Amino acid sequence: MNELDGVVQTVQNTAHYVNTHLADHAGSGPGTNPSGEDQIKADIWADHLFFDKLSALECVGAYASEEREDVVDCGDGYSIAIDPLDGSSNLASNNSVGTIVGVYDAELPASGRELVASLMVLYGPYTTMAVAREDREVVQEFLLRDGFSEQWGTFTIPDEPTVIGLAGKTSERTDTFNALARELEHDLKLRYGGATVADLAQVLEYGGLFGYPATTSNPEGKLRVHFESAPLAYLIEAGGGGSTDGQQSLLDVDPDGLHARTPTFLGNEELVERVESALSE
Ligand code: AFP
Repeated sequence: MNELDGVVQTVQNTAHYVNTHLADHAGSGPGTNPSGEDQIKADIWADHLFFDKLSALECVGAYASEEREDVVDCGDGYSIAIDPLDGSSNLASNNSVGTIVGVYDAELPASGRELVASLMVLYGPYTTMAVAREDREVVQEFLLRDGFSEQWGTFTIPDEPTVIGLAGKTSERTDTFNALARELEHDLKLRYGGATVADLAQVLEYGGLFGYPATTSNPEGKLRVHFESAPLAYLIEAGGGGSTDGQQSLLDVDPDGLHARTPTFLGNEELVERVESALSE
């Protein structure tokens, strides 16, 4: 077992535990996270679970979470950047949530080019985990069940895109972006649920585009580079898709702080290129 196997195994075991106990922690919590968003109890609970397990690994040198202001130093080794419960506001309506883990071989802040692995757990009707890593040629998908994981298959984004999920109110997006959204939504089926992991899972399954653009309330976009955008870009690019902030791959975004945000688009290459060409006009 190599070091990345240890990280994958730990995320898998912790995610299985999170999934089986999530309902006990779904109530609202004490405050806001470092990005100023409401935290619910489950955000903090999941963060502590992942911290305890991941920081104990020999190969982990730093732990950074969407739920913590600063990086926690744990020794020498990889930097973990985690969104312990992505889309946690979906819990109130019993909709899907996820966990995103980026494994960086660098101190944070760092660009996505320093990623060596990315993991995306989806707590849906059943729990799955997609894994992209530098020492594997394919994006693996696992089914997590009863403390075991079965490798289910591999992900390659389908050639023919069919779904689209674009965030933000039209009243808060630019006219240019709204024009592009209208064009794309003419041909693609709308699938937006409010948890990036769940929305991206649809894109990986059916082909298409997920996007959270800059809006008047989130001028830099809402998603965070280290915890969401770069790890998911690593995953989708490994699966044959593309990513952009509107100009460049999300892996090339240079975050100016731990909680930096970026407009985020992930999906089939051709759709990512259409976003880039529309936003550059
Ligand atoms: P967190 O629950 O981890 O803060 O993430 C939620 C999220 O950043 C992302 O997963 C969703 O795509 C997005 O917010 C949903 O935002 P809207 O409620 O504005 O659609």
